[in-house]
Amino acid sequence: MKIYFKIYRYRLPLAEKLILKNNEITTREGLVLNLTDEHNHSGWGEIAPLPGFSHESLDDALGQTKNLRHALHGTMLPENLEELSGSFEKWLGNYELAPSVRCGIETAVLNLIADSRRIPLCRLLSERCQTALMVNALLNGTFDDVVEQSHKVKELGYRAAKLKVGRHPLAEDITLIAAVRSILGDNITLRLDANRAWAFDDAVEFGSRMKKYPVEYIEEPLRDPSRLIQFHEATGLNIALDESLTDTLPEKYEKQPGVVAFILKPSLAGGFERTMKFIRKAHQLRIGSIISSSYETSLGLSALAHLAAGIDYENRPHGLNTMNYFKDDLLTTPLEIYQGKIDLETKPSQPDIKADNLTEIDG
Ligand code: OSB
Ligand code: MG
Repeated sequence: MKIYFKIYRYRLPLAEKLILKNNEITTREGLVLNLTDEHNHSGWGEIAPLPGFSHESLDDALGQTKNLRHALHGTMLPENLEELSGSFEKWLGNYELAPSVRCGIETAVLNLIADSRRIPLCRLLSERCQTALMVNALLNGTFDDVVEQSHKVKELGYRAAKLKVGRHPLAEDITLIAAVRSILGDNITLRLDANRAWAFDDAVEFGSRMKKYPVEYIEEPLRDPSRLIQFHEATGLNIALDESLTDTLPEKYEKQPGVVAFILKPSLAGGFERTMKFIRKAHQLRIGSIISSSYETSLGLSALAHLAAGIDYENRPHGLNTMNYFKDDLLTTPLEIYQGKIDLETKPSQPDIKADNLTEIDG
């Protein structure tokens, strides 16, 4: 099949401001790539570098995407890309694409192949295809906000909630965890994410003060991640790797005691194929794989949900509950969560894109 490129740009208002490391954003900007073939099959992908997390800017991403269009418009798509076992690397490796760009083109290509076969994306990627995908709730904001959200999380039927820690003094974090834990009850697991906020000693003190409040894991407790094993040994807390995976090669990763989950963000990790390497490695080592968003619109999130629905060996909630940050979206019907789950569109169909929110970039 031959492929033809169209590139668009979007800029969407957020419903609330998003704090990303040292950046605060109130609008989300990105690119959308639409690939078609000579039979008018179509596949969409989103390219949205995340301020504070991605190293590439939106302009870098745009430049690379235009170069790709120039190099590949009208050329043949290689075979077997959907196996995610090295064909994308062989095809695109030489372009040295930024992670968000690599992710967006892989997404568009996979959606295009799925469309040409009249199957949903998750079926292209896997024999297995869950129709209802569990996700974790997000707890954010002031003490009172988080308490209120925790009650909602319980009412709405979530199985897991994720709370940011390390942004306030230790004692406040502990009080908050105690409150949240008691509201959630025994059937909802609590995940924590410190985004590397703490020095080792503070992290250990935190760990020892919250022993009586069970958590599933804590993401990235340490400013210095080389001491993660020591942290686990000192506190008994289970660990999830997120930021650490950015500079880790999946083939080189060696099991660390206490690491129970990989938090996988395909837009930051560099696409579906690279994410799949981590998923396979995690599976070998009995580590869980959590697919997590980089605040994509519902367009990008849908593809991530399909990836998650295909690979989920053990059915843990994923980190895809971020659509509510958007006031407007790229899909007429944004992804929805019902009883803590995303209902996946498993009929082969094209996304209902809100064309008004896209500006085409000609070339
Ligand atoms: O800190 O895990 C993070 C999104 C973008 C960048 C960093 C993070 C996140 C999320 C996504 O938290 C939501 C989730 O994982 O549940
Ligand atoms: Mg994280």
